[in-house]
Amino acid sequence: MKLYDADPAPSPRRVRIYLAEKAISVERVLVDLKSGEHLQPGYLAINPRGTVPALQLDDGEVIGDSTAICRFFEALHPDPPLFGARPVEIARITAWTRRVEAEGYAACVYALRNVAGRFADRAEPGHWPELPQIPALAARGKRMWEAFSIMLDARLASSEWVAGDRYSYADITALVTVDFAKAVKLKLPEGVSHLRRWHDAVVARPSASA
Ligand SMILES: N[C@@H](CCC(=O)N[C@@H](CS)C(=O)NCC(=O)O)C(=O)O
Repeated sequence: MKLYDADPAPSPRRVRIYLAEKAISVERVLVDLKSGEHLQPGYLAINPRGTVPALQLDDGEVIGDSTAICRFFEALHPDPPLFGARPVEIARITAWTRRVEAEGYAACVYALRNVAGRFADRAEPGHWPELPQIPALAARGKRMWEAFSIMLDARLASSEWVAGDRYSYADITALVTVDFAKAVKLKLPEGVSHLRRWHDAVVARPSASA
């Protein structure tokens, strides 16, 4: 197996943190996003979506989505469970992961890709015909980010981890999202002390530096 990976992009980092938590090692192939290697024919032949991460299995099949890659490994190595064990845990972790992606991660993507010059006509990640930037979406992304952070802080006021009383894939997703927001200069609102307490705890895990 080969994991097509890139530093310091958030989606590949999500897979690396997951693999570190599970103590799974996979051969890594670095793709240079800065030079646009992911949009060259060589990489598009592997993953036509033109995004990282992508996991190429030994039979050649390619899984081109970070959560799908982690679910693949979870099915192979269920312990420790990061997608939940009991049905209700699985439901909670899925719901929180999807909410963090749709409200927090999407806010960062909108805020970054609709203004930064290097993403002109590439307003979404990956291989698209031509996707113009809409600056109003960047402004909306900023509003979404503030509302999302306040919502997550309220959640973490009553829950140790994002999806309940155990660290899970939802925490991994939220960690890469919060760090992505910082990298694209989206600030945390004043007073989100529960979110900061949680962030200190997830960053202290050795997997955070994977
Ligand atoms: N839903 C996909 C999204 C992958 C994605 O957006 N990857 C970004 C890096 S974080 C990428 O490949 N960007 C390439 C580009 O900027 O065109 C996943 O989770 O794997």
